[in-house]
Amino acid sequence: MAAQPDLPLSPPAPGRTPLGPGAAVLHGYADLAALLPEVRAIAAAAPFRHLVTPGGHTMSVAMTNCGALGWVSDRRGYRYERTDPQTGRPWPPMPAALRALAEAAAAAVGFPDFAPDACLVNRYVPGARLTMHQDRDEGDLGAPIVSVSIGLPAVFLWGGLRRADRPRRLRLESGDVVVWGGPSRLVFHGVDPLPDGDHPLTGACRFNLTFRRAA
Ligand code: MD6
Ligand code: FE
Repeated sequence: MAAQPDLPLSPPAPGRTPLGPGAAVLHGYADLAALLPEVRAIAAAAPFRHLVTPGGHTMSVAMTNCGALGWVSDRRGYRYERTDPQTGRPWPPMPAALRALAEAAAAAVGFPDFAPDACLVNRYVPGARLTMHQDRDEGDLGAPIVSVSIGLPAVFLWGGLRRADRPRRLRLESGDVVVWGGPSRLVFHGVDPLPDGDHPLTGACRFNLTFRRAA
């Protein structure tokens, strides 16, 4: 199939792994020294918690949010909320430096208009995993998602548009940023159980920030 000029194809470039149309890993893109204190401040205002899925399973990944909207799950379903159900307060604001990082990464992969209003913050300890899923609770599926990895490396599973598609396995290191949107926006993906380890910045832990346009 010939490339269409209006399709956000991400060209091969140094430090980049193309995943498909509109999707790529930008290796070592994020400045971590600046990010980690922001994550700690978010967690101080809106503590990490293990959400329950609609099916009644407690997730092994602990989550919190910053930005106008936060992703939550409980027995009633998955959705975005303006307030943290645990504290009753709005989610902490999205720090300008985080937002700027997400916007620059999106632009580098062909999405210059990305304006995130939600940032889900995931915390993995060894053994924590994310089973294959699509991110489809956002109101604007035309906007990409930008995902930043911090701390221990993880194996990211990059599947296809059908749940049964066999996933590629990609190692995500601290500082890697994954962008996906356009024709790849609804690709199934997941994270293998986090291997044990000790990272100089985070200890036995991996954080992942995913920026979305939820409204
Ligand atoms: C993670 N990320 O990397 C989990 N979803 O820890 C996701 O589930 C994800 O990285 C949508 C877009 C990017 C992601
Ligand atoms: Fe996801």
